[in-house]
Amino acid sequence: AKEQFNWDDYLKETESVAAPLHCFRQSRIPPTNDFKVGMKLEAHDPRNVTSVCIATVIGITGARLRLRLDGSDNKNDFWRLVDSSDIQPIGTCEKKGGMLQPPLGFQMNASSWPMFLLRTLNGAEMAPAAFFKKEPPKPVPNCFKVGMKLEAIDRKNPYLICPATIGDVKGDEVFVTFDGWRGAFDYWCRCDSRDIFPVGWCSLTGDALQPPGNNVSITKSSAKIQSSPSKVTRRSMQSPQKSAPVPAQRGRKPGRGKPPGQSAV
Ligand code: MLY
Repeated sequence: AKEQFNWDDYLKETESVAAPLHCFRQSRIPPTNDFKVGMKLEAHDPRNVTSVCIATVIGITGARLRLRLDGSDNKNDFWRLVDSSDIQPIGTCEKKGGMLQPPLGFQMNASSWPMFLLRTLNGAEMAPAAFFKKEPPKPVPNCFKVGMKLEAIDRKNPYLICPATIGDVKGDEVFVTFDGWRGAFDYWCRCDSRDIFPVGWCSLTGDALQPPGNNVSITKSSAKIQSSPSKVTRRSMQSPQKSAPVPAQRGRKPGRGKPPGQSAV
């Protein structure tokens, strides 16, 4: 059987530390997810954030919902935390004097939108207001440090949450690097992004945490880490050569090969 990824072992192997909880815009105790597949709610259209649309819960994963905008295709699903400010109960938009909009890429003629909306909401199972949790406050200031470990959404595959390392810090932003993926999925985000989580998040929420990739990181950020004299940053090395041996079960071949379709940065 394949050995499961374990943060305690991994932090030891990589001689690194987890980013403290208070660095994140996430609740200390993850919110409970009471939603059920098929329930409808209002969501900001990720491709057109000023418009509020009707969405259906297509799946449940940990504290997140897989959502699809009604009238849209099945190629643009997106994931939101149950305490995201991007989602709200049906009726919220109208209460605020707004109008529900067709999603970008509405599959029917625009003129059929009012009737479509009526039919969509008629008899719909609406997610109760109590299921929507309050978004946690923004952490200030940015307290992430280079080398700290975290769990982060792979923005190219947003259903995946993966082990990651802070590769750089600049003002309110952090550079999220994915362990073992040679930089191909790395991104900058604000320190209060809802896409980054403390170590242990997935095990608390029941979301699936991906194992690290098989490639040694040779990103610019890790080069920067290597040249840094401070202890904290030396402890953050991702390279298996420089840290404790990695269990053979995970099949790591340092410095060798890359998965198909990966363009290393
Ligand atoms: N099949 C995809 C998945 C890559 C996922 C990378 N994440 C986990 C950082 C690929 O190999 O491109």
